[in-house]
Amino acid sequence: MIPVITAFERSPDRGQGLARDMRVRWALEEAGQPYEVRLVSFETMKQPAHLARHPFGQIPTYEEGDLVLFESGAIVFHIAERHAGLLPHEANARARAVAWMFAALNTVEPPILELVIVRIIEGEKPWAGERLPLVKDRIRHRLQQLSTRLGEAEWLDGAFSAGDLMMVHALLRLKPSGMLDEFPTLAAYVARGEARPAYRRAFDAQLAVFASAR
Ligand code: GTB
Repeated sequence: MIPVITAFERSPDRGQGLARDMRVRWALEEAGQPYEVRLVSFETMKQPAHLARHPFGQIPTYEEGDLVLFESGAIVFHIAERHAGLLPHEANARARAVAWMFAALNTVEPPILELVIVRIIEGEKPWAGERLPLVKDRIRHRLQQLSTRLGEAEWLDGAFSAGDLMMVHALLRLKPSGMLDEFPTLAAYVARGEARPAYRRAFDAQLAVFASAR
């Protein structure tokens, strides 16, 4: 059964792969699984049909027969559990890879999202200028810790896993800010992720959506 995912009909990032359908596309490409994409507008996402799939009216969603999933982390975990290539077989290594998925979503991504909020949503507030350096310092703290742990390793824990996939994608959101370049170890780690053939296929597929909508 070919799963169907949802993605932005017109991505605000102009197809730069920052929206979270990219994680799902990338995981499916790593697993060598075909998939179909239902493109949705912001209006469609708030309609009952989409809200039945996603209670918060967002993308991505994932449909596979009777199964309907939302949350990029849950979707990538589901794909990784069912197909080879994204989680190690050995139980402890598998648990550690899952821990890295949670670390990407719960520990590294939140301060990065705060940067987006302070810049885009709160940018005009009188206190935004004072808040920005605080947010940036919290990001730097996490990046320093992550960089120290990664050290000279290629991936976070042995072979590339769904933990790396989620971490690389969370870090990619920082690229426009230039902050990633302050941590060459992490910049190189992200570049390794972006160089993977599966990443390239996923990126090209979502960019093609934006290009054809112009
Ligand atoms: N926790 C959920 C998950 O991981 O799946 C979060 C899903 C989410 O934030 N979805 C966003 C969405 O549907 C798209 S990815 N937003 C529409 C809405 O809430 O109405 C977030 C995103 C959006 C845009 C960019 N960009 O342009 O750079 C990057 C990321």
